[in-house]
Amino acid sequence: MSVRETAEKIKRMEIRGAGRIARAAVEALRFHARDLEARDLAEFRRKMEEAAALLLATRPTAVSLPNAVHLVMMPLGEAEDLEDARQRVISSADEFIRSSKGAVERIGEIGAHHIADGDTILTHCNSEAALSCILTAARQGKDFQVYATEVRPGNQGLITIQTLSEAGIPTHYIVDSAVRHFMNRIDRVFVGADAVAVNGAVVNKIGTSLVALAAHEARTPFIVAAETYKFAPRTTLGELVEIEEREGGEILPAAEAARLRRVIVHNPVFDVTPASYIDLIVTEEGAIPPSLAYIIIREFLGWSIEEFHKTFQIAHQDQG
Ligand code: RI2
Repeated sequence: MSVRETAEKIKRMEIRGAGRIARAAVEALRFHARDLEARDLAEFRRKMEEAAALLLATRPTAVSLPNAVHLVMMPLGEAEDLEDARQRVISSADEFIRSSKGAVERIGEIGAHHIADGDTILTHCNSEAALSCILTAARQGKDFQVYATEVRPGNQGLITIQTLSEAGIPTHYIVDSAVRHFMNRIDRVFVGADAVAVNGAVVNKIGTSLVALAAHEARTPFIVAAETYKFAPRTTLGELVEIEEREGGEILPAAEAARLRRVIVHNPVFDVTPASYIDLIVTEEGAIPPSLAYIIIREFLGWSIEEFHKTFQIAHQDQG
């Protein structure tokens, strides 16, 4: 798929989920690099940067997207000539896709330790990392059930219940606002992440913080499944993760909105769950308390803050 087509699909959420968005963008860059016609290395770099910028502009919240694009584009800086540059992008893209899939699998193995026979799990939205924990536990023969939310306005819960049902897991489907009503039946909550900040706060689908609040009140462990490339390096510089606000028409049809002229529709699609409501973040490098988010950014993400700045020409902030 071309870069433009991939970007459009990500924007329209035909390709969605933080990990899938990252892999799709990387795959598009890979094909772009393979087929790109350029006179020299400089032109190749410029065209690749344009393609990267197009992908980065699609959705602002899932940090897996800039992190993945950065990983693929980084080796361009060391390229000696055009063909070398092409090969470097292709192999770093292949490496990202391979390790991303491996990370989801490893998270499943680690997260499954936190699911026991007789458990009732709750999940919100459709996260392949969170589902990897649940599906791995099911494959291990554990006998448990899952409550899945509807997830307004995108109804991603439908994809989740389909996956759970196909895996033969007893599944309950509830509206988002019923979470507190059912929380006393829940032994553990598993969700994914679009971004993890340096202070351990997790940005995930709208409603996640309410689920966490209800879990906290009920003393129900709240577990986040997040690959290391969901951690946001820029938050170490005090930058906030941008919360995407989508079209009001996704909530209130245009005809209704036209009739109700004084009504302002808000459609933020993510919210922030503070670290104090999170018991564990399961990454492919192990399960950590949210307070160790900084270690993941520095040690496992594999690049320095300076490097990140250079690549994306982000204005350097004086840390004074
Ligand atoms: P995985 C999704 O965002 C959801 O918020 C989900 O929890 C998160 O990405 C992580 O998903 P959206 O694209 O990477 O549906 O674990 O807005 O699949």
